Order: sequence, then C-alpha cells, then structure tokens
Amino acid sequence: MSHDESYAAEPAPSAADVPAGSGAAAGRRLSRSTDGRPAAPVRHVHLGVGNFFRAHAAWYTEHAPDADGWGIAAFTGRSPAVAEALAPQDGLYTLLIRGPEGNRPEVISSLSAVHAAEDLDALRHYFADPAVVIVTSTVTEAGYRRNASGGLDTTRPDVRDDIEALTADPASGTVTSTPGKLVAGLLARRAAGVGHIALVPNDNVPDNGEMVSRVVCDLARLVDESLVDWIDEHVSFVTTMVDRITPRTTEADREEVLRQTGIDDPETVPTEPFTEWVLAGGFPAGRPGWDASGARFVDDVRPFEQRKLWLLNGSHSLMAYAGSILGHETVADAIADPEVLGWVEQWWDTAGAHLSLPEDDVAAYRQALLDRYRNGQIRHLLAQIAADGSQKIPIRAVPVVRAELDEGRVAEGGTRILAAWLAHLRGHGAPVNDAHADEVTPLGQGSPVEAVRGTLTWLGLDPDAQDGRLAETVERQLTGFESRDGA
Ligand code: CS2
Repeated sequence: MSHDESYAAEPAPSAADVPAGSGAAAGRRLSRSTDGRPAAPVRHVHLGVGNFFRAHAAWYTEHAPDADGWGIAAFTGRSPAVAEALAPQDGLYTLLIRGPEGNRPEVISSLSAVHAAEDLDALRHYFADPAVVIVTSTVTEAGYRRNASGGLDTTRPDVRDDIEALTADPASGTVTSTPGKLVAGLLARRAAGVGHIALVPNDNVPDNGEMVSRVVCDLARLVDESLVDWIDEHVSFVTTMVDRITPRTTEADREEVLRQTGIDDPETVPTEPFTEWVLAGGFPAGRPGWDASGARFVDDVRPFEQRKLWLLNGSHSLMAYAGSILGHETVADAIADPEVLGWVEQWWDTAGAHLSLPEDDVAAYRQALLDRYRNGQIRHLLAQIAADGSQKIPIRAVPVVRAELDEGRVAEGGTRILAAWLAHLRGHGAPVNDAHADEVTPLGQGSPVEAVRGTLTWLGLDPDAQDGRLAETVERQLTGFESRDGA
C-alpha cells in the first residue's frame, strides 16, 4: 500500500449517506476537499498518534507558516483504531479547545497519512526517504523500555525479540518496541544511503533526547556495532519539554463539535487553550517553522523541564492518588477540595524551592496551573493520570524528596506523593494500571512498615534516612490515607 493510499480504505460518506436524526451520526464526516488543507508531502514521521500528539506537535505544524511543506506520517500505538477511524476523514480531525471562555473547534490537516503500528514496510520506506528528516514519538514513559539505570531493558521479551529479528534480518525483521522500530528505521536509512535526521521524543521524561539516544544506541550496538558510528554522524537527538493537558475523548466532545459545526468527528481531540513546547538540539536537515507557532528553541531545556515535571506533573500525580482516595474523579473536582489544594500548595512550596528559577516566575506558574486545573470544561480523569506510577513517581517526586534529604530535611509536602502512591498500590483510590505492575504491586503488600521500607528502597531512597524520620513520615501519611478511604 502506498502512503497516499493509506486513507483510501473507505470513501468519505457524504451528508446524504447518513440517516438524519440518528444522534451523533446525523453530522457529515470531515473531508480534505471541503474542510482542510491538501495533504502536504511527508517529511516528518511520528510514533504514537494518541490525543496528546494531535493536540500538541500536530497543532504546532498546523500553525507553522510552512505547514504545506511538512506533512506528517503518523503510526498508531498498540491499537490500529485511530488509523481506521481517521481513514474515512482523510486524516483530518477536530481539536476542541475547551476553555473558560467557551469551546472552540479547529480542524487540523497536518496528518498526511496514518498507519497501523504493524505497518513496518511503510515505516522503513519513510526512513529511507531523503525528504523525511524528523521523527517524533509520544509512546509514554514506559514505551522507551529503559531499565532502572536508564539503559535499554534487555530483559524485556519484546526487546529481546527485536534484537533477534534485526540481527537475523536487518532489512525486514519484525519489531514491536519503540527502540526496535527506531533502529529498524535507521538501518533502512543507512542502507538507502540517506543522511541526517532528528529524533525528537515528546514524552515527560527528563533529558528525553539523551534517554532516546541511550536506548537506541544500546539496541543498535547489540544488532550491528557499526550502526552506532553511523548514528553518531547522522542522527541528532533533540530534548523537549512538552505541555498541553489533553484528556481522553468523550461523547460530549463529539456532540459539542457536531452542535457547533454539523460535523460528526469520532476522532475529536479535547484540549485546553494553554500549550508549551521547549526544544534543545539540532535539526540538521530542517524543520517546520514551529517557532512561529510559539515553540521555543533553547540551549538548555532543564529549567523548563523541572518546572513542568515537578510542579505540574508532580501535583497531577499527587491529586491522582490522594484525590482519588478522597473520592474525587477529575482534576477539577480534586483541586476544588480545600484539603487537596492545601496538599498541592505544600508540594509546590517544597518543590519550588529547588527550582533554579526566579521566585516570581514560580509564583506565576503556580497561579497559571491553578487556573488550568480549575478549567471546568476539561474533564481530566484522575484514573488516567494514575496510570504507570512506576515510571512517573521516580522522576516527578523522588528528586525533590532527595534534595530535601540532602539539606537535612524530611518534607511532608514531598513525601505525601510517595505515601499516596503506596496507598494506591495497596488498593486505595484509582485502580492500579501500570506497565510494570508485576514489579510494583508487590511493594504494597505486608504491614505499612514493611511496605514503606520496601517502596522507599525500590525508589532508591534510604528508609533509615534522617534517623528513620523519612520512613516514619511516609508511614504516618500512608495510614492517614488508608483511614480516609471511602470517608
Ligand atoms: C499527566 C500528563 O497523565 C499524566 O501523567 O500528568 O499527561 C499531563 O497532563 C501532561 O504532561 C500535560 O502537559
């Protein structure tokens, strides 16, 4: 199947095809000829075409002055459903920007093609194409298959299978993991004699460019040592901070779009008005004018990344676990509870003190976060944020707890996130849904004392730190949460 044909699976139904008066189906579907821009030539590949990517990077391309020269070919994550649903609407979808001033639908035309994850022929074809010079990814923190020290986790069966498949057949071995796909693509690019490309991870992981570089080079080394030198010369790893609160789509989003536009778009993506993208690193073969859409290109992403990971994502995780134990369902519900607000403020006081940013900036950022969390148009489920805590807690909360310990303190505002996560692992609040559930659910077992010690150790913290005050504080907070469950 050629890339252009990937949308041709089903013709777009016209309004006449759809029976009138049948609820959401009464609208017409989007089509490129009437609702969007012509498909731009593909120069950018994306792995993981979930709601976040469609609200974020694809939106920056849509608003770039040269969008017509920068089509995106996107691949789905685990399920091909998005590719199937976007096919009848030529890859177009509606971004529903939900804010206190109202809900604004906007059609995004940036996706020139969408493929199922398994379409490795298409993936290799793009990598071998000199016109394609950017590869972004949004595959969740767990998707990069890192081990505890940040290298490639070669104990995972999918990683082992990918190494075996690419060693046996570099040109067409079947791969399923993200590092495996990136290496398969780079092998195809080298074989085609094509050069420079930028890999741009868009997940909430500190120093994510370096992180991808490590797992890709680790895998390459195990498949074909000489590829590592080629990567050194031809691949730029870009580090990013990405931010836009983007919940899952609900029927209400689809109905709002239908009501306002007459279009029935099952692929509507709800998002907030706020958006931020900060990038550091080279695009040796060019990029869209994302700066004109508001992206910032800097030398060092770290200050932005810590501000966002600790203040936004850290408080999100706190609310996801602690707020759900108190019976709240969404971020807006949780932040409206004065007790949860107090915990969030206390976390911000603790974390904010370790940021290398002026106090006024931190204060302004905190106020902006409160406004974003209170946006009642956004229904951001705490259960969604609670997922994959094993990948989130170590980067969102532990560095702050450790920085406090280094200064001789045990800060309640920091340890509360650990206690709430542990309560969650012990069956309180949002259900456990974790890519590493096998590893972390056992941490919740046993008496509170045992569970706290085991969890702190797993997080790389010394349970005896500060003469045992660290473990005592977490245990007291944990038993506090357990006594509140269902209260
Ligand atoms: C959230 C993030 O699900 C989560 O863990 O904290 O997805 C958050 O909404 C985004 O990072 C906002 O940019």
